[in-house]
Amino acid sequence: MGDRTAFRTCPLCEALCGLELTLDDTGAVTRVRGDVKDPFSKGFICPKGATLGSLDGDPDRLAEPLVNGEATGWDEAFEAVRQGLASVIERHGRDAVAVYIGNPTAHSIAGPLYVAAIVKALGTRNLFTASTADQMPKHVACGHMFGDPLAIPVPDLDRTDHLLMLGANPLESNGSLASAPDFPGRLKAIQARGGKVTVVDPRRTRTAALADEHLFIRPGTDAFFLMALVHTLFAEDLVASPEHLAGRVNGLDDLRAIAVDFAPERVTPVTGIPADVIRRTARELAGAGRAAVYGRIGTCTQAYGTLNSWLVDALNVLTGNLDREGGAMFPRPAHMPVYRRKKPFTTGRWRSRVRGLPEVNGELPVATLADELETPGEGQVRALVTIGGNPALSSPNAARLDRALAGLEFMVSVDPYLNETTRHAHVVLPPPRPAQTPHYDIALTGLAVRDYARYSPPVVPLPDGRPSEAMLLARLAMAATGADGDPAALDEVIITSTLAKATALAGSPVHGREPDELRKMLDSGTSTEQRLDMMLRLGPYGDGFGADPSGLTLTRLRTEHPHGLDLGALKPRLDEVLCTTSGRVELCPSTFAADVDRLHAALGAPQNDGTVLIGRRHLRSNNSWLHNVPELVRGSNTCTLQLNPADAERIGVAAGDTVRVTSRTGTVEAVAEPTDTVMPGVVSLPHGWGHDRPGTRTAVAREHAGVNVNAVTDEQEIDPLSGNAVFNGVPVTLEAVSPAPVS
Ligand SMILES: Nc1nc2c(c(=O)[nH]1)N[C@H]1C(S)=C(S)[C@@H](COP(=O)(O)OP(=O)(O)OC[C@H]3O[C@@H](n4cnc5c(=O)[nH]c(N)nc54)[C@H](O)[C@@H]3O)O[C@H]1N2
Ligand SMILES: Nc1nc2c(c(=O)[nH]1)N[C@H]1C(S)=C(S)[C@@H](COP(=O)(O)OP(=O)(O)OC[C@H]3O[C@@H](n4cnc5c(=O)[nH]c(N)nc54)[C@H](O)[C@@H]3O)O[C@H]1N2
Ligand code: SF4
Ligand SMILES: [Mo]
Repeated sequence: MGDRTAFRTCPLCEALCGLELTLDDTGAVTRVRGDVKDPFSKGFICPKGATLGSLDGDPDRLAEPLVNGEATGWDEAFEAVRQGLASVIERHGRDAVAVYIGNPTAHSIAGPLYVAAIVKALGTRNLFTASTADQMPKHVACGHMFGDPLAIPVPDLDRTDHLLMLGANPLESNGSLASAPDFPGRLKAIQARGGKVTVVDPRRTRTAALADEHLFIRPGTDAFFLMALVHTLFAEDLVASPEHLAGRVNGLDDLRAIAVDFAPERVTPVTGIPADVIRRTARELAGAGRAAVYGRIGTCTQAYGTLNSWLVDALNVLTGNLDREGGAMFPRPAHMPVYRRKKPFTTGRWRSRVRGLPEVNGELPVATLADELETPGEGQVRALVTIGGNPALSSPNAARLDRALAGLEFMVSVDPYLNETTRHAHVVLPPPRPAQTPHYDIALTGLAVRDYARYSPPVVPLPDGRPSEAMLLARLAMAATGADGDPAALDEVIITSTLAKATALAGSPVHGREPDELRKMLDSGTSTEQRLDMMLRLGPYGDGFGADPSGLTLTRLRTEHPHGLDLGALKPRLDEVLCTTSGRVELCPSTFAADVDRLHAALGAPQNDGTVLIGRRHLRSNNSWLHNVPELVRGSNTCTLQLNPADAERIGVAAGDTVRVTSRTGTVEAVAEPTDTVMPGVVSLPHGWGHDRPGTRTAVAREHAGVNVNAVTDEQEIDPLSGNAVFNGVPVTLEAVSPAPVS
């Protein structure tokens, strides 16, 4: 036997690149290249994908479960989980167990298919996820505007002629809430066809440098800028009245009335963007044939996150670009049935115990997790389940949360690493290597700029007795109910109930058929694969269990399209998506209109004098957990404090000196990197670093520890409508550390 080649989707970021893996006869991944036959990514790859082999073969990856730090068998580990959870639930009730779900859970097939069962089995209201450190404002905005928090329009990158991009840096991040392999190439293509790309960012990022125009904006003030764009469209009679939206939009007059107060001249002192530039930007947006406004994490993780997310899509509506080719469109993922009607979106069905923060999308803000752990009384959280998350580094005021984790009665983590978070866990359940894991991107194909499906079976078989992450999570769901047994039984229950519902529902492709008959038709693979097969067959491109013999099945996807299946450019589909009570797009939801009061208050008293902190991403990193890959941390330190040369001079530091950054919550010391790519008055530190904690097992990361920016972000500051964390625009003070410590 010699080398062999296998193909799979890269699970690391949202770009969904197809990879070509070379494996040796031991099953080790020896080389990774872009899969040139993937119809979506066409061979594109980034440094993270290219080093997937090192990640896959990382000697620090846990091979066995840990119970109190000791390697054990799976049965013992699950028994410890069953007992640990049962004991807390018995004594303190169901809400005493909290769940935290992290980012990689959205990049797996297992996360989206099994996590809900765990939360349901626990019966807790204390669900927390990385979404409230990320995109929750977008869910709330889309929930109120379109009725469905998952109906997130994406910029139709490949057909637009004008892209206004705020708070996104796809040249480093490879894109987010817009899955587009080779995002940089797609931006260049806009320019090549004569279009324009404008970037709004407090830093001149690599994306801003590539763009035709870059507008520096004072952090946290996008809502004012966006309001002034809306104002200008109305004031200059530039609002489009496209036929395809006629009679389908509510709230135009309300929005016009609100925007009256936000003339460009009034927002200039707050945003730092000249009034004539704002007017020109609005005119260009309205004048471009096909335009899209796209806001990403820089616009979400700030105090006006929901207002920003709303106004981005309000602009897409006002310019006639919503649900139109080249505008902002709704993807149509192959696994998502379109016949199911959803209940209109609402928030606040319950509230957090300590701060009274409203539930959003079934969860509570991670910004209040430490409160729930630390504050004594009825309902205090005593046990925690983490799945693919590292909140001890990633959450706002993570240092406080890290301390609180140490006080838990019981904690279980599903994670391949013993890291800053999982070192607190009594039980760690490691999922297998990426090469041993199947992939279908359930979460991200719903955000892709083309309709696309790809199934990657595991390229290396699992060792005997080792559960897939899917079965691991299913068994965890069972343990949470106090039971044990064959985890595949969970899938059987879900398949039976889904087929029963689908056959009973008028409008479904299998209406009136026998569930048993359909059950027998399912793919012959694992129970996870059977669930995916069911979803694809009930989906918009599916075979409807034979109703459309040429339609999609998992078997067909796997055998006929091993490099992925392109299902075409995005199609207008507002009618399929809309599920507001009114049946129309709500352009000016009353909760958003009420929150504009905060903008009015700030307009009256602009506070522009202090220094504020923002984040940044680097191409060779991914949140907190790729720092154990030697190739990715090699070279110069990227965990530096970027600051404008004028600010460096003011506090008396030069490149390489140490700066102390202090906020309400704490202090970090970081190496100064003066650069005029950052606005004066703004400093930037990346997140995901700080790997110097005791008790972890990530040797390479420890050598490149960096500092944790979330020691200075503030868990008390949130976007009130979504509960989202505020990582950008954090007030800080700077001070030169002298003498500079030798490192
Ligand atoms: N200051 C600041 N803080 C931020 C941000 C910021 O911009 N600035 N960004 C925020 C954003 S957008 C996000 S999404 C969050 C991320 O927050 P988290 O999701 O809490 O953190 P990650 O660093 O992504 O941690 C991922 C964890 O998953 C584990 N893991 C990796 N692969 C797998 C797998 O296949 N299965 C399982 N079960 N686990 C796996 C890793 O070992 C690691 O422990 O951070 C947020 N924090
Ligand atoms: N290489 C790499 N790729 C990643 C990740 C990673 O850590 N590293 N993380 C992944 C995850 S979890 C996510 S959510 C995505 C995020 O993907 P992106 O949203 O593209 O994330 P960033 O690269 O952080 O870009 C955010 C930009 O917002 C700017 N910004 C900060 N404050 C403000 C503000 O107030 N207003 C405006 N207009 N801009 C502001 C920052 O300077 C930064 O350039 O990336 C994903 N991809
Ligand atoms: S861009 Fe994202 S999906 Fe593509 S290879 Fe890099 S990490 Fe993987
Ligand atoms: Mo994220």
